[in-house]
Amino acid sequence: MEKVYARTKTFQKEMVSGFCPGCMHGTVFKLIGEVMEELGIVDKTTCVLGVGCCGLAMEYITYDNTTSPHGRACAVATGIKRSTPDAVVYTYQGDGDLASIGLAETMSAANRGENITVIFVNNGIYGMTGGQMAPTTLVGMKATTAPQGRDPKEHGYPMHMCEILNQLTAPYYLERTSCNNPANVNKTKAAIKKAFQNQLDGKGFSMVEIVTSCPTNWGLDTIEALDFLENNMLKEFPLGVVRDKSKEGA
Ligand SMILES: Cc1ncc(C[n+]2csc(CCOP(=O)(O)OP(=O)(O)O)c2C)c(N)n1
Ligand code: SF4
Repeated sequence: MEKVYARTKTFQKEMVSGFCPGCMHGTVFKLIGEVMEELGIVDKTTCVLGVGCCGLAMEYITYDNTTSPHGRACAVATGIKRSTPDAVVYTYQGDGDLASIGLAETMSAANRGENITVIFVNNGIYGMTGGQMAPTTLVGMKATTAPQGRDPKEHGYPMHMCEILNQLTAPYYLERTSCNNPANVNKTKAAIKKAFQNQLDGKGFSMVEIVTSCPTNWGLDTIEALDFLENNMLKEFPLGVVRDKSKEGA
């Protein structure tokens, strides 16, 4: 029988990941691996991991990777890409990493139009450290640091990183996707592929924001977490292309 869902060579053999059931980090790394194999870039890619559950991947992936101080992935990726321009460099960051402690580095790399690919996994909460409020936590959503739910008067509003970066001149490609159903998984893969291809073509900064779930820190089972994602997260973070300069003839 033909095997239609095989492990990519970008994953360690026989290893079971430590991501919780219903977490989409594993799905996203699988898609990145498929894209790398299809583009033939496994041997020249470096992943710059943020700090958080995403960083667990350092145990699982077979290609070059490094971790960066919390939030500094875009700065580290800038250094690697500038010093080894033939390498394909991507960051993999959570919302706490990319949009909170790393906001300045993210904005600055985007503003410089660095020729890197950014994979931003937005699960609306700090996963690894136990569910603190993130910049993307929804209004009313509970977090350990906001036990009554996010209150805009005290905590401000959720931040929309694609739209914020869209205020800058330099970024080449910004798209928001999700992995909540097979059609969106396929769209996420296409967006990731485009973001890598843009780098190979020297186009500059590309970011794919992927809206995902964290059942563990949302306090929901896997099915309830999918419902929450669809009924709440996707209302706050609408999916689609926010900027694609290739459509503008750039
Ligand atoms: C300078 C510094 N501050 C705080 C921490 C603690 N810390 C580790 S992971 C993390 C949050 C990660 O959340 P997120 O980026 O949303 O990723 P997720 O775990 O949800 O994938 C924090 C605050 C740290 N490692 N370094
Ligand atoms: S705590 Fe959340 S983000 Fe971390 S592995 Fe579990 S479900 Fe995924």
